[in-house]
Amino acid sequence: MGPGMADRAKVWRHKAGELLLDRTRVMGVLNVTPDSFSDGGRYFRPEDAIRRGLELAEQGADLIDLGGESTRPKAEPVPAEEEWRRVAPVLEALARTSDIPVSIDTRKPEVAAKAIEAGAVIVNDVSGLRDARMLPLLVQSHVGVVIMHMQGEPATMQDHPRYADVVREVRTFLEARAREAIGAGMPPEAVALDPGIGFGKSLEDNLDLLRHLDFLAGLGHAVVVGVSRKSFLGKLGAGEAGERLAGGIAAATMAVARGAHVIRSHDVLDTVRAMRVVDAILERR
Ligand code: HH2
Repeated sequence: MGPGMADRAKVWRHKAGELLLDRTRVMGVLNVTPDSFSDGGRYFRPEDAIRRGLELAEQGADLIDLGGESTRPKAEPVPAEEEWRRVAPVLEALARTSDIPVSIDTRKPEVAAKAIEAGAVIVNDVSGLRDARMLPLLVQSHVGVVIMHMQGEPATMQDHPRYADVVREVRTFLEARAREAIGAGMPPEAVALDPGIGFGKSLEDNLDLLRHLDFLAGLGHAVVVGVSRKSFLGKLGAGEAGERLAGGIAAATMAVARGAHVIRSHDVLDTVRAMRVVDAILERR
């Protein structure tokens, strides 16, 4: 099934407004963690993270994805109190000094609730709403959501990822979760879906998902894709984590050509520049 352009999501609604999807939007990554795979420790001090957040906004990010727990393969879980302690000062400062929408990258309803109170307008849940307390919170607080697909848990997800048909399984999972969210009272335009590149997936699984992303875009929700600096790029010969800009932009370009609306990236300036060109070719200026 291809996404008729009529099915393409046109907006992504969040707590404070909406992002128009008339052109590709860039979600800038801000990890306040000691152990993230590509930038762990770089923005662990609140003042460094705040400065980085403002820099991402200046570089043209449409939103900032703030996270206090690494979900890279083999990462150890972080207790909710610690996760909140990491992100709180950064979120409060960004909310005070900038209008940029902030999504909170968390699997924990406790962290999400505090973050929403402090100004986050979207919850990015890499576990795809696994905790049953997450959905009621999202409904009550009128935020947007990213529902991401992950097979297993970060600690072990890359040990033996296994699918009969990865594209179908990811789509079926996300479609069911989106339906559940809408059934619980979320507006359909507030729901974005993400195939979870690298989250319990082999190299071939990642390539299949990117190749067939139109399967997801055809569901009519905003589609978010994160490829930046990920290890599958390295496996294809795109270099070490700090050297994967070209590979990441190539993958993002293909994702957008196949229907992605939002690209999650660490390299905002270059991604924004690249997406301007992609959008022009796709007549989305
Ligand atoms: N990827 C990462 C984290 N969160 N969220 C969404 N929606 N989609 C993604 O692809 C995604 C995500 C992993 O990247 P990063 O934040 O740099 O690493 P870490 O989890 O080690 O902090």
